Amino acid sequence: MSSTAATSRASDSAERASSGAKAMSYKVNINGTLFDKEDARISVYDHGLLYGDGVFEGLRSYSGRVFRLREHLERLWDSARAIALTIPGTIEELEEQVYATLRANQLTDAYIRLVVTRGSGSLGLDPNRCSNPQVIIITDKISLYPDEYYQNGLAIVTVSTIRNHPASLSPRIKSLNYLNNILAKIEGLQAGCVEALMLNVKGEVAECTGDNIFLVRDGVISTPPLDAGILEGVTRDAVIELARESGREVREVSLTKHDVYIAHEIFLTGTAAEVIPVVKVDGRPIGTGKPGPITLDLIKRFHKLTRE
Ligand code: PXG
Repeated sequence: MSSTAATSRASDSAERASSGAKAMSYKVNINGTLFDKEDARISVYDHGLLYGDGVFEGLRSYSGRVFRLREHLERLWDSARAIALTIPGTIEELEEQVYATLRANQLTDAYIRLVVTRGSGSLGLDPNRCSNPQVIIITDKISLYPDEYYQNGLAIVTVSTIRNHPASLSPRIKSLNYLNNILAKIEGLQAGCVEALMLNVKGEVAECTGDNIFLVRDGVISTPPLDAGILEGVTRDAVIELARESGREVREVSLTKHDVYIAHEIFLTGTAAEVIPVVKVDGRPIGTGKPGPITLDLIKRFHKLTRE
């Protein structure tokens, strides 16, 4: 067993031990059937495992309501269509299954992972030899970033791993092939940072490994456009709406590292992080070196949107 597996087993059993009589082994939904976590299995011949051939979504629920479920499901369906994968059933059915899984696990504030694999087939790339896509719904406790990140802001670095060229593997597809982001994450972690900034092949700012990026200068908010080669984040869309509703100008424009270094404020958006300030990039303080007022205002507005 690898040390990571050992650590995760140890923490699993610690979790069970600490939760006493009600051992929290959440049920996992596979193709509409609920399995105990330990018994939730798919084939080693599944092309999701063999080739990363599949798509996924990461969602969150707040007080029992899944945030922008429709938007996430539409993106899942778009990702699937982009790789010529037909998801069995309808968006409405999957919507119902997500809620059924949350209810079965008595979870209200949860992290939800949807995975659709190509299904098991023969060894060899041909997706036509796979017949049974697996639709998996994992719901679990959400592990939040430490409060300290929101109070003091993050330090991030620009990494040398270039975001996938859109003509090669479009970053708009949330595919099971996340090695591009993982390589960038490894570089970031080696530099002591939990998030890392990726540029596109043109040297423009793209996004972070699991978050979109926004810059603020002279009160105007800017974020890279979709054609910079980024995921159209659900949180990104929500924050653009919130900022515009509050009367702020939001521009989707191509940005460079120069724009990053001279920004007055920077923040990231993502399902897990929500809205999180960045105060240092590549060792350089951004603005005052503290979370800025527009970032703090958007954190408050996003909090209100998700919790009220
Ligand atoms: N860019 C990339 C590359 C992402 O993977 C985002 C931006 C933000 O998108 P949303 O829709 O979440 O605002 C993502 C999202 C995980 C995890 O478990 C990753 C994401 C979302 C949720 C969970 O690592 N990435």
